[in-house]
Amino acid sequence: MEQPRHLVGKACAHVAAAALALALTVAPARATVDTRLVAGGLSSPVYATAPLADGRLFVVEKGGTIRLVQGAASSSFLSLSVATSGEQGLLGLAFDPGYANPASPGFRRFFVDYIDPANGDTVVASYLRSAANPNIADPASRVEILRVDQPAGLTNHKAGWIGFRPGDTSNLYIAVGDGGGSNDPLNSGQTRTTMLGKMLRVDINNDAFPADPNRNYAIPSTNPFVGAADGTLPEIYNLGLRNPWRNSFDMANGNLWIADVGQGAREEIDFIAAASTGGQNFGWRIREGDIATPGIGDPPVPGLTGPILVYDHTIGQSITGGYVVRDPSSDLYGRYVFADFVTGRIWHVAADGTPKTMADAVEITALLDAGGGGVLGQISSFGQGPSGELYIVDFGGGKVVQLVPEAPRVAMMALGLLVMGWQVRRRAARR
Ligand SMILES: [Ca+2]
Ligand SMILES: [Ca+2]
Repeated sequence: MEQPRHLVGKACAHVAAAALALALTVAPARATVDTRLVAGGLSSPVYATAPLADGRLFVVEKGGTIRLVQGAASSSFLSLSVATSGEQGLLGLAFDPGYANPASPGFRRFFVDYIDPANGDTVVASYLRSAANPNIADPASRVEILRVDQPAGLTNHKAGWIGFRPGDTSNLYIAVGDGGGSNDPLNSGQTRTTMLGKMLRVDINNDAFPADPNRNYAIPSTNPFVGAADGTLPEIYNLGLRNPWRNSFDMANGNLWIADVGQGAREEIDFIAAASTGGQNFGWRIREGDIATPGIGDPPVPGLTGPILVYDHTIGQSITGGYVVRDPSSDLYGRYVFADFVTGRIWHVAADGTPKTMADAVEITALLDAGGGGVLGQISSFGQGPSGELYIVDFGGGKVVQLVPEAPRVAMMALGLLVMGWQVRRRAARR
């Protein structure tokens, strides 16, 4: 029987609209994601990044090595002597935005954050990769940027994340923990004359301390506390942080996501929109997440900025901040992915920066077990590649996996298209 073509077209349009509506409804709640093993056999990895679109992944090992992974090959890019007890170690890595640009002052330059084995200080230093060999760093190129005195005998809460906001080639953000111990014994988070318990921001292309060979940065004139009458250090961008271990900028818009590890009750995510001028006080130790810190009793302080998401310790005990996924091939595009180090659970939530609850978060822990990455254990960090691809770092498992679409997805899509085609024909036949 001959079918009027316009009816077939109309049926097609209906089915297409229904399919689109279905896709919008199920994504990302039924996102088809899994993992692909990128690197294994690593020693206590705490960070990974792929600065260039050249297939090279740089993995930070807590013991002091930056490992370069290319396919099945792995080699040492740089090895440093660092303190390693407790939460100390080589903790952070950031490639200069001008790393691949010969005209940039940051050409071949990268930055590390580690704990000095001689005295327990936090050190941020820069190195250059070898001019002759892009696969090794030049240890002799070391320049110390900044040093933060750490309290003696405390080996936790050293934060360690460092990073650049997309589009800003000169200001390095440095996450510093409260220095360790229970209840922030030095009240570092709220003390404006210490760099402990803060997010710092310094200009790494200028030196405002020419007489000091170990202090090589300038204060950005737009930092929120420049010239503050109360003596707040001008390096400070945010205060009131406990251990902002892993943070990220949204590569699409420059929003800053801070995941501050809690003490005994709450884990939290803090959000700073790209348009903000900084200066937020995120409340520690007065506040732990969304509650007054149990056992502290500090008086309330006005003007604190609360987290945009918290979870309590029945859900997890140590948050690992992630990234807003910007991999166009991922069902999680535009979602902020984060995890809990202790429970191994992993979630994503809309990245619009408005307050959320865990009821808004979608857990994907069980999905990430079948695609070659293996079951993830202790998620110590995430990482991001130049095309927005998301890496997940497994500390205990010694591996890095990439978030990828689930393998059967293509087959499921093909089946869906077959069913749609059959429905179109059936509807058309009825007319
Ligand atoms: Ca200097
Ligand atoms: Ca807080």
